[in-house]
Amino acid sequence: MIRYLTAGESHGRALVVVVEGLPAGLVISTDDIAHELTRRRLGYGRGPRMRFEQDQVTLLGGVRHGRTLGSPVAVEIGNTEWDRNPEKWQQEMSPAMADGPTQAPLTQVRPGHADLAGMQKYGFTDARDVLERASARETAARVAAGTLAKALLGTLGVQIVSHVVQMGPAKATGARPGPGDLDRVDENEVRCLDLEAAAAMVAEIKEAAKEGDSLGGVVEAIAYGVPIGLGSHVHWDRKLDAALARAVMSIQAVKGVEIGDGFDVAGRRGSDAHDPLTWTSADGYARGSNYSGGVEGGMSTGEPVVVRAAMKPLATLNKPTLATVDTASKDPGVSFKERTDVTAVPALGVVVEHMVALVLADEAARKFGGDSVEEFVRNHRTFTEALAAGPVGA
Ligand code: EPS
Repeated sequence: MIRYLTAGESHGRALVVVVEGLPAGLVISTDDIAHELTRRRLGYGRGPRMRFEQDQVTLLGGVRHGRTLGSPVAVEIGNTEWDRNPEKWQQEMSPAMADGPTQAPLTQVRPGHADLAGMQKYGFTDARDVLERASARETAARVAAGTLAKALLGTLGVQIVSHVVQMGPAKATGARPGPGDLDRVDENEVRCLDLEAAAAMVAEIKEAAKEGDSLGGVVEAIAYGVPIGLGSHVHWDRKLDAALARAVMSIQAVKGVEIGDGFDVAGRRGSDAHDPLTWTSADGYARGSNYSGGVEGGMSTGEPVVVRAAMKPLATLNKPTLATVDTASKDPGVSFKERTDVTAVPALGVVVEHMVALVLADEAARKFGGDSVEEFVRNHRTFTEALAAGPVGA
C-alpha cells in the first residue's frame, strides 16, 4: 500500500514529501517531477509568485541510478522565494526561537479561509501560523508524490488527464478528452479544449482581475486503462469512489466532488441513469455509456474513471472587500492583503490528476502487490489473463 506525508510551509525553506510502499525498479527522475510541478504552476489566472517560484526538486532518498529501491522515496521541493527574498522570509519563517516573535502578526482574518478557525483551534494570535500550511502551495508536494504514482500506474498502461470544464459562470461543452487530446492543451492557458469556452473563461478571469476579485470553477480528471476490480464493495472504507472523493475533497478550496455524472443522474429515472451492458465473443463486455464514471459498487469497472472537483473562488482577494474582524482589537474592517491568484482552477486540474493517481496506485498496489515493478506487472497480467479465461470473463 502506498502512504505519503507532506511537510513544509508556503514561505518556508522547502516542502518535503516521503512516499512509502512503491515497489523497487520504478524508473523515475527529478525531471519527471519537475515537469509535473511546472504544469501545476502554470495556467491562466495565477499570481505573480508563480512566475518567479521555481520548485527546485531534489530526490533525497529511495532512488538510485534512476530507479526506486523499494525504500521510502523522499522528495524536497525548495522554495526559491526563500533565497530570493531572504530579508522577508528567513526570519519570518525561521524555526529558531531567537528569530521570533514576529513584528507583524496578521490579525485581520480572511473570511472563507482557514485563518480564524485555525487560530481558535490552535491558540495562535498570528494568522500566519495557520495560513502558511493552509496555503495551496502544499499541493506541490502532493503533485511530486503523484508523479511517482503516475509512473507506477504507467507500467499497467493507465493514463490520467484533466481539463477545466467551468470557470466562474463560463462552462465548456463537448466531448471528454481522450488520452492524447490533452497534448494540444497550452499549459499557460485555461486548460480547456472547448476553444469558445476557453475564450469566455479568459475573459472572466480578466474581468475578475480588473476588479481585484477571484474565481472558482470545475475541473474533470479522467483515468484511462484502469484495471477492473480496484476497490471493493465489501466495506465502506474499501470503496474506490469513497477514497477518490476523500482525496480530492482534501485539496485546498475544493467544496464539491462528483464521480461520473453523479449529480446529473440524480434527476433522471433509473431506466436512463445506468450504463447498459452488452457482450461479444470478440470484445467481451462493453457498456454503452459511462454515467457511473468507471466505478460501480465501489469497484473499478474498466471504463474510464471520471472525477470532477468544484473549487470555490479563492478567499484571498487582491482587493479585499469582505467584512471581517481584527482578532486583536475586535474592530471591524476588511481582511489583510496577501498577494494571490485570480484563480487556481487550471492548477487544480493538475492536482486532481495526481491525487487520483495516488488513490489508484494505492489500490493497484493493494490488489496486485509485488516488491518489484516486474512482480507488480506480472501479478496484474496473471489477474487479467485469469479474468479473461474465467467463467464470467472480461
Ligand atoms: C496562495 C497565494 C499565492 C499563491 C500560492 C497560494 O502565494 P503568495 O501569497 O506567496 O504569492 O501563489 O500558491 C503557491 C505558492 C503554489 O505553489 O501553489 C494562497 O493564498 O494560498
